[in-house]
Amino acid sequence: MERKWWETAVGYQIYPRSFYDSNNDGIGDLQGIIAKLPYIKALGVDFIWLNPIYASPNVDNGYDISDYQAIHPDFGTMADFKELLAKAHALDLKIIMDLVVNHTSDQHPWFQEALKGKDNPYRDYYLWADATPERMPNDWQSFFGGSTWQYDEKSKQAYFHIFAPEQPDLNWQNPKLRAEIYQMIRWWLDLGIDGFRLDAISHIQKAPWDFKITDNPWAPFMNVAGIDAYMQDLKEIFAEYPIVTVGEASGVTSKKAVNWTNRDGYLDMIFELEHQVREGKPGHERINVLGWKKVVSRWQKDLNQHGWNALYVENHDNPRINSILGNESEHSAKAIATAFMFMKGTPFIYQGQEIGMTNFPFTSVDQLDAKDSYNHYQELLKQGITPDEALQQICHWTRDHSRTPMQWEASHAAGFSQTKPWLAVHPNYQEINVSEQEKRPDSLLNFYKQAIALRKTALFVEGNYELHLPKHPQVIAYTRNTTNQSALVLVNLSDKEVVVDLPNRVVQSEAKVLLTNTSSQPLVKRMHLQPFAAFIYQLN
Ligand code: TEU
Ligand code: CA
Repeated sequence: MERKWWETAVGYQIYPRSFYDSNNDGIGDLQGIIAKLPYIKALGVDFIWLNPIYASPNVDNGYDISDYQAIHPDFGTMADFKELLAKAHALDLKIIMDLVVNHTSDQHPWFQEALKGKDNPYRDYYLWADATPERMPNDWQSFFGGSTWQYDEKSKQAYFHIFAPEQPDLNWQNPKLRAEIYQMIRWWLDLGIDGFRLDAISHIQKAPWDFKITDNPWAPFMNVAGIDAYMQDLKEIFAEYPIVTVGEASGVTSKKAVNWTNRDGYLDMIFELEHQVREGKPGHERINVLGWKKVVSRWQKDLNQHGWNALYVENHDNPRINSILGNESEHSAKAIATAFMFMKGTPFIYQGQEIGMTNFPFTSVDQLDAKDSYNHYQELLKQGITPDEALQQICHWTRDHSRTPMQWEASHAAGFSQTKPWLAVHPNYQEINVSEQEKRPDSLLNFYKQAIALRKTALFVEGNYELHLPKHPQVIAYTRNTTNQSALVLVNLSDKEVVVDLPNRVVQSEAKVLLTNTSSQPLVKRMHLQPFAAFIYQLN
């Protein structure tokens, strides 16, 4: 089968606000990304996903858009964007943008018009229902805490929002709204961008307002019947361009994902949101290796023949993986990289992951930026949890861990900016930074470069995924197989030495080591694996 460009590609996610500040106002920007293109190219990745850079009041760091076709002045201008696109393309790097069309900002002109009253032509671009300040249309809860409804005194109605009240949900049932969105999408594609990451796309259709919630509080806006018509429209637009599309599609199960991501599916791939299986007391949770293994292996199996996976362990909404699965050492970060990147699919690396950036040691709520964390903190206090405990719980999982500035150097603000950055730099920047790792051959950064190059070879693009030792609680072992090639990925994802007995058919004492974070060991039946030891063996 002919390969699509994105099937052999590796993606790199940039959170522009925290990547590199070119003009020293404390905020990362487009010229900063341009300045770092050679760094990105040297990693060996093929495309960049940019978190939102559009005009926005920044209630949710750019996910509240007030103008889809304007660049936020913090990031630069449209001319800067065009320059970035051209310079990236000249280096053979593609750029995909975040497409946030479940909701807009409440400052978007459409919503400002809609607020004017029930007769306004834009009223129906959003979702309204009769309400009183005491009685909302239903009791659905938003992802960011509190009701999904916000009362509007003027019209005695409430509008619907699944995220912050400043992020009103769009009414996709309105054909005029859809036409405007589709036009905007074409505008960006005609500009020459290489695709989209579709934010919260599985939420664009809502259940009837009288839908009764049973177990899952988000069920009334998770991949609800009727969404297919809109996805079909989007697919037809996307099909006209040689682009890649990645959906953030929670609620689309691995079974359903086949239809979403096969060759005539709506999108090229989706980010599943199930793999972070947590264990432990609130405030001390970690990723459960067995749980993670089960989820990703199910996705591998269900999308093996038809469909395609997006592989990732970090993004801007989650803690640093090396803090919640590893032990914050480079060694464990290498083990995690080996474990996830060689599955079948397109791997995404989140800025800072390649140098092993870690969770921030928050000591007070004032240090937090993410609005959802702050709301959840308030909710915990209301539930009677002590402030210390609430802080511990919130700080453990806040999205801010991944949003601290990129650590470039051991100088002021980690070389991110010459002034005070918008969010505090992690105090470990003197030890963990790009410049130090570039110089050291055995660094995590250099390991990532090796891993990226290796995973673009045919076997790791095409090979089927087969899980071994499925019940082992610490070790992940899988083979990738084509008709004439095979490799074994074997990783101890714990800080304890383990002994495993491998199935006979993968044991080959002469097998060549393709990648390891430790000294080579022959591949024998009984393997003694040191803490976080990782190997990829080429089998014959
Ligand atoms: O996140 C959305 C998101 O995580 C939900 O859609 C998810 O389905 C839900 O939490 C169920 O687990 C995206 C962005 O990544 C995030 O940064 C934004 O804040 C959010 O959308 C709103 O645009
Ligand atoms: Ca700046």
